[in-house]
Parts: sequence; C-alpha cells; structure tokens
Amino acid sequence: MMVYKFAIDEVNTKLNILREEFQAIHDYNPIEHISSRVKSPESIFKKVQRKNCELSLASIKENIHDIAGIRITCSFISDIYKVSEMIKSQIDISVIECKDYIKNPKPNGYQSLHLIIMIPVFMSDRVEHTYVEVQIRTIAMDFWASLEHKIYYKYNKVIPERLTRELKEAALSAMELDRKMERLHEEVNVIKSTEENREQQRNLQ
Ligand code: 0O2
Repeated sequence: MMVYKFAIDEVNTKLNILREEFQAIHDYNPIEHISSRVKSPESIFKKVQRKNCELSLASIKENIHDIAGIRITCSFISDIYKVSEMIKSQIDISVIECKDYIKNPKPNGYQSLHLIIMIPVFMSDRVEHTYVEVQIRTIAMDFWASLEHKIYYKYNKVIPERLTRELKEAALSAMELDRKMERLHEEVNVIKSTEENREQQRNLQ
C-alpha cells in the first residue's frame, strides 16, 4: 500500500508544479481542487470479487487499476482537457487507458474523464511501475457524482426508479450548467484578450 501512497505523492507533486507554472504563464488556474485516496483493503477485496480475478498480490497489482486514485476538479470542461493533455505529456507517465464519460456519459448520467496512468515509483532497491486512476471533472459533475454515490450506497446499489429518473434529470441540468458556464468563460476570455491587445497597442504608440 506504501507504493500506492508514493505514486499519489508523485502525481500530486507533478500537478502542483503544472498548476503553478500555468498560473505564472497564463495568469489563470485550471485546477480548482485535488483530492486523493488509497483504496481500502475491503474495497480492493470487493473489486477483486466483482472482476472475478485471482486473489493474489500479482493479480491485484495487474488487474485493479484504481488502488491509487486522484480526483481533480476544474471549473470548466475545457480545463479538463487542458489538464488531461498536461498529464499525458509528462514523459515518465504512460497513459494506459482514457475513458471519456463526458463525450459518452454513462446511462445513469455520470460524467467524468478517467485516465489510467502508470508511473515509476523509485524505492531503495527497485522501481515499482504503479497504476494510478486520475478522475478529472467539473465542480457540477463532482457535485452530482458525490450525491449519486451516497444514494447508491444508501439503497444498497438498487436505487428506486423515481430517484434514478431524478438523478438523470439532475445530470442533464449539470451538463447544461457546464455548457452555459463554458460559454460565459469564453466570452470573458475574448473581452480580456481584446483589452490586452488594445493595451499593448497603446503602449507601442
Ligand atoms: P469507488 O468507491 O469510488 O472507488 P475498472 O475500474 O475499469 O475495472 P469500472 O469500475 O467500470 O471498472 O471503471 P470506471 O467506470 O472507470 O469507474 C471507476 C470509478 O469511477 C469508480 O470506482 C467510481 O469512483 C467512479 N464511477 C464510475 N461510475 C460511476 C457512477 O455511475 N457514479 C459515481 N458516483 N461514480 C462512478 P469504484 O471502484 O466503482 O468505486
């Protein structure tokens, strides 16, 4: 479990560097919040059973890709793809899988961008190539997912039909909100860059 904690530490350090660099260059921060967790042994055991894989260390290491998990929340959908590209371009990170539940939401309405990455963790006597699941989503997507997660466990995974319908409606509202916020954000950016251009021209004269 220690190796997974170190893998999270490494990815967190990378994200903090990218965040600070982006802020310095573009005067803007695409990451609102980062959280992380190492999956509990109970949850790992449940996933091993659900995926029908062998209960051995080697099999768990190879088949369970979200023991180390990092969740990044962004304000805007465009930021999700910016952050994802920044992660993908790190030369010591291999992207194993990318699941885009924003372009293809799950039937229940779940939206998020999932990257399964592999990162080397340098121990004293070996290098452990470790899987980390990175979930990137907007604040609205995160709000929806955390409530859905609570409801899912409250009803022991069998959500009543009415709640399923209302959750789907709420997911559509969250989608609409994200689109509106993105449009406003773009408009503000255009105004900002026009003003910056005018300022530059004034300075040149
Ligand atoms: P927990 O308790 O959050 O850790 P795979 O991981 O590829 O073997 P899976 O589970 O189909 O199989 O992968 P997927 O779809 O990428 O989901 C991985 C994680 O995304 C889940 O982990 C959840 O954290 C989150 N997630 C996926 N679908 C939903 C959803 O419908 N609602 C919510 N709230 N979260 C979702 P775990 O291990 O299932 O759960």
